[in-house]
Amino acid sequence: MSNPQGCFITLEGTEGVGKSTNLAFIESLLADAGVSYALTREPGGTPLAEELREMLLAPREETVADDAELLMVFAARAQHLQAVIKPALQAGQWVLCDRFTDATFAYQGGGRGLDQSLILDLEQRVQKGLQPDLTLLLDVPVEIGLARAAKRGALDRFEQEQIGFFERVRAAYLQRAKNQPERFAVIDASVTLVEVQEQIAKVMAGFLKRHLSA
Ligand code: Z5A
Repeated sequence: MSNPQGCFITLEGTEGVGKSTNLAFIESLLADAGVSYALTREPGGTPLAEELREMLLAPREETVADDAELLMVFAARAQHLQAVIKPALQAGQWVLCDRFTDATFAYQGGGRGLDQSLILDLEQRVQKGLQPDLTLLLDVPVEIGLARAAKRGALDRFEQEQIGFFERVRAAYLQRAKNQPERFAVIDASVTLVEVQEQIAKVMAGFLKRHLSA
């Protein structure tokens, strides 16, 4: 299903790739182009979904079952889609979202090793065909990303994982990008911020040209 009016843009990547830093840059590009947009994130984006986010990220002694983690991610997503993403797109607003379902395929599928078909079933149930129009995948080798992320202080439950987990997450992201080149733009985020933003600006210029003149 194509999105009815507004465009849906997502930003993805493993730890320390610079999502937060570059979201602000993408916002400035949208604002310069005169695009009305909603900025949001996953897990989160509504009061209920933000509560689920806190529960998902909090380090805890109890081992979280992989299925429980997956279902919480999709519970948050269902609420977010109904309350924020779909109404915005239907009203003609663009939506810029920090992570979406590609993160589930990468973290719960690649990282945790959950069956892809289970994730596909939940995706179909919750999204009913809705997909991002553009996904910017910021990619850095895992060691570089973890070194950058380590400067931020206390680690959440995902950040406490071992390097092998993040290698699997990165591989799953890159595989998805390879399988869906029409939607993904892979950005080499291992270079300087200026160089990263040059790549993002180029992708966004092409996307804006296609969608604003359509
Ligand atoms: N999760 C999941 O498991 N399943 C799902 O379906 C979804 C999510 C949706 C929260 O995500 C967690 O939820 C996430 C997966 C899971 N795992 N974790 N953790 P999050 O997006 O909120 O968390 P995050 O990955 O920590 O994102 P972040 O806060 O946007 O961090 P970041 O990408 O690392 O960005 P940053 O803070 O902008 O950059 C990190 C540092 O690097 C910072 O000091 C920058 O100044 C620096 N930086 C940035 N770019 C550069 C360059 N180019 N050179 C040098 N230094 C740089």
